[in-house]
Amino acid sequence: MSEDTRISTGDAFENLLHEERRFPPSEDFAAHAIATAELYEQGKEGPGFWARQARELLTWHEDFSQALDWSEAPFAKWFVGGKVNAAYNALDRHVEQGRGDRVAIHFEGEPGDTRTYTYAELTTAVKKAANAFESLGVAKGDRVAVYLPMIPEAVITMLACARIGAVHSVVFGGFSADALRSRIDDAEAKLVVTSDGTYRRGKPSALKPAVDGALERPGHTVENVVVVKRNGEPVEWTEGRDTWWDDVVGPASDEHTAEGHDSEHPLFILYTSGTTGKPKGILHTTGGFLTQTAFTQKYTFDLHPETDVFWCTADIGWVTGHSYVAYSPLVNGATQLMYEGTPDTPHQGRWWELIEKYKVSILYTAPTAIRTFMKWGRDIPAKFDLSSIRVLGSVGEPINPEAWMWYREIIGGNGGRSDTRAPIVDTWWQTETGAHMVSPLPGVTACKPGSAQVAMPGIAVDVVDEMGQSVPNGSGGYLVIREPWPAMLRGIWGDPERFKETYWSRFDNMYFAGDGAKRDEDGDIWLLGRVDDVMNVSGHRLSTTEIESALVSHPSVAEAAVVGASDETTGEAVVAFVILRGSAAQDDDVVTTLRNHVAKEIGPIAKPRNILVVPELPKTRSGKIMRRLLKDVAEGREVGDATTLSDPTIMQQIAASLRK
Ligand code: 6R9
Repeated sequence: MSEDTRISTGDAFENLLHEERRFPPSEDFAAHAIATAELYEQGKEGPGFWARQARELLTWHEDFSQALDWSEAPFAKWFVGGKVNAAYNALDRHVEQGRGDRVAIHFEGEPGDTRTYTYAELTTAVKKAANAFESLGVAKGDRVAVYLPMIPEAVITMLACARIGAVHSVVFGGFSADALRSRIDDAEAKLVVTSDGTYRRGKPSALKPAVDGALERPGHTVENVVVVKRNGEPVEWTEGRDTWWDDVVGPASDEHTAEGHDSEHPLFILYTSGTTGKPKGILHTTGGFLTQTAFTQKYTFDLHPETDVFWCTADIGWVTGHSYVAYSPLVNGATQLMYEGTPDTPHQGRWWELIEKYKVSILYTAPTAIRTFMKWGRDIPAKFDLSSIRVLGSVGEPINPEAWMWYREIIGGNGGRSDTRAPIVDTWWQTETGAHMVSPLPGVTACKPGSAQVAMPGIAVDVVDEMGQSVPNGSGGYLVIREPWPAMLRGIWGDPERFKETYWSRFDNMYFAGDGAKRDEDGDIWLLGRVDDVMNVSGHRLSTTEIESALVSHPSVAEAAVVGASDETTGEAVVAFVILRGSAAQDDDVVTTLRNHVAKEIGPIAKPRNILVVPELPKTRSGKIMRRLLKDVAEGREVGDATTLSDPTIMQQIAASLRK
C-alpha cells in the first residue's frame, strides 16, 4: 500500500472522538435481558458455538455432520450435510407448534389501508405462491427477480422462492429499467414478480413500466411476469408473458410440502449499490444465513417473540430488509410491522403514529432518518405515545453522537418525558456479512454514543494496520474479519475471481471490509467510514465522519457531508457541505462560526477550507451520501454519473445554490 493511502496508527486519531458518556443498561432491563456476558465466552469456541446456535434456532430436515468446512478458503461451507428449508423455519413450524394465531405481519399501506397476517395465514399465502411459481415452470435453482414495493407480497414472494429452492434476486423498486435489466441478465432470471405500482407521498407511483422497459430489448431470459395489483393504475400488458398475481396465486392449492434443501443451497443474490464499477451480485446460502440472522435478531435486539413488536424500517430492496424483515423476525416467530410509504405522508409524525398504534417495542432504522427527524423537530415525536419502545437500533452508516443522543432522549425516552431510556444498538455489518458483526448487546454492554463497540459473540473482528497487524487501543486502521462466519457471502454471482480479489487479497487470510476503524482506549470499535472517505490533510489522517459529527453537533447545522479535495499546500483539504437549520440561514457569520467550531471540536487541522451551504445533499436511494459527486464539485470538475441518486436533480440544485 502506497504512502498516501495509508491510515495513520498514531497521533491523527488522538484528539478525535473523545466520548466520555456511558449508558449502562438499567437494572430492570438487565434482569430480563436474553443476552448475558457468558455469551461472549461461549462465542470463543467458534464453529462449535455456531453449530449449537444452528440446532437451537432452526429446525433441520436433516442434521449436519460438520459445522464448518474451510478447506477451500475463502469459499466456506457451513453446517455441511444438513438439510433445511427457510420457509418451513419461518412459517410452518410455528403453526405446527401452536403459534398459528400469532400475528406475523401488521401491514400498513401509505394511504392507511391495513392487512394483518397471522403465522397460519402467511403460511397458506406462501404455499399458494410456491405452487403458483412452480406452475409457471420455476424449479429449484432457478432465479427469480423481485421488483416490488414494501407490501406483504414482497415477503411472500421471497419465502415462496426459498420454499421451492428458487434463488431470489430482489431489485430495489426505486431502481431504473436499465438497472433492473442488468441485474436480470446477470442472474439470468426466469420469472419477474412486480406490481402495478405503489404509493409515494400520497400519489400512485408506477413500477410495471420499468419492468416493461427492462424487457423491451430482446435477448433476456424472462419467461413470465407476475403482477400484484396494488394501486389499480392502468398498465401495459404483454399477453403470454404477464399474469396477474390474483389469477395465478389466487386459484393455486394451499397444500405444499417444504423439502429440506442443502445447507449450502443458494438462498438469494443481492446486488450491492457499488459506488464504482459493475454491481456485485452478493450470494448468500441457506443454513448459515438463517442461523446468524436469527441469532443476531434475538440477541442484538433482546427479542421476546411473544410480546415484542419489531419494526425494521428498511426496504426489502436492501440487505437489511432481507435479514431483518423477510427472514429473521419470522424465523424467530416474532410479530413485525411493515410500512409501505414515506415518513412524511400524510404528516411528519407518521412513524410515531404507527409506533403508538401498533405498540412497536423494537425500532431499527438508519442515522439518515434520525437526522431528518431531528431537522423536523422534537415536537413532532413528542405528540405521540412512544412508551412501548424498549430497544432502538441503528444501521447503514456511522451514527453521530449528536444524533445518537437525540435518538435516545426523544425516541427512546418517549418524547423526552420518560426517565428510563431504551438502549441503542449501533449495528455494523454489510450486504456481504449478511448479519450483524459489531454491535453492543442490550442488557450487557454499557453503550457509548457513536461507537458500534464490540464484535458479536462468535465473530472475530479486528482493526489492523497496513501490514495486517492488530493495532493497539487508541489507534486507527482497517476493519477486518479474521475467522469465517455463518452468514458470510459465499461469493460474487458468476465471478469467483472478483470475490477473492475484492475481499481477500488485501490481507492474508482476512476478510477486508473496506471500512476504516479506530479502537479507542477501552478497546471499543468506532467505524470511520469507507477507506476512500478518509482524507489526508498535511499528513494527518482525518475521517469524513468525524468532521461531519463535529459539524452536526453545532445547533445551526441540520446535516453535513465532508469530502477531501486536492490542495496544493496540504495534499488534501477539507470541504464541507452543510444544510442549515431554519433560522441559521440568515446569519452571515455562520461559515466562520462553523470553521471555528470544528477547530474546537477536533483540532485546527480539521478546520474545513470551505464550507458550502446547500439546500440538499446527494444521496443514494438507501440514504448513503454520494461523496464522490460532492468531491467533483469541491474540485471544480464536471459532476460524474448521478443516476443512482434518489433525486437526480439534487446536483443541479446544489450547483444553483453555489452560484448565488
Ligand atoms: C447493513 C448495510 C455496508 C457499509 C459498511 C459501512 C456502512 C453499515 C454501519 C456502517 C458505521 C454502522 N455501515 N452499518 N458504518 N456504522 N453501524 O448497511 O449494508 O448497504 O452493504 O453497507 O455501510 O461502511 O461497509 P450495506
